[in-house]
Amino acid sequence: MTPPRLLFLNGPNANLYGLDAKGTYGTESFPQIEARCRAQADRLGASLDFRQSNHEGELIDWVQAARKDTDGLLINGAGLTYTSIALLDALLAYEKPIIEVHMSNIYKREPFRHHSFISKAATGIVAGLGPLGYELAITAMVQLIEKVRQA
Ligand code: DHK
Repeated sequence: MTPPRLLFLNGPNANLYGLDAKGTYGTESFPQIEARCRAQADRLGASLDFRQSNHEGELIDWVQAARKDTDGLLINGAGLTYTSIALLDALLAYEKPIIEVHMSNIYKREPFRHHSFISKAATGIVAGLGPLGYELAITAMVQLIEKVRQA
């Protein structure tokens, strides 16, 4: 069986996580979160492509390309979560499991963060668990892919 191929996309400003100790996103830096995800993917025998972009079109290009050579997609769309129908449309065309991830519990925050366009395309959502949520999302994704392969 080939290893599950995961793509984890991160939207605008995610690269700044951990730089503001008093902020919403805690003290773990973005490279540390990536390392945590890589370690978890390794433990589960999955391959992981982990990327971040501040550009909507670049994220959409990556989602489109992923239709061919990945088995599952994880995404923290960051600010684009609430604005980008174009990113939603790309995700709807993906046709494989998608997990939406947020560091914070977006439903506890400002009302403008309470409606995610991405959720319409997501198989499931992990929010509010900080960097641990990234790790849990990878675990869940590997199980979703195994389920698809067994079907
Ligand atoms: C990350 C962001 O950058 C914000 O724009 C979202 C999300 C929340 C998060 O919790 O990971 O509103």
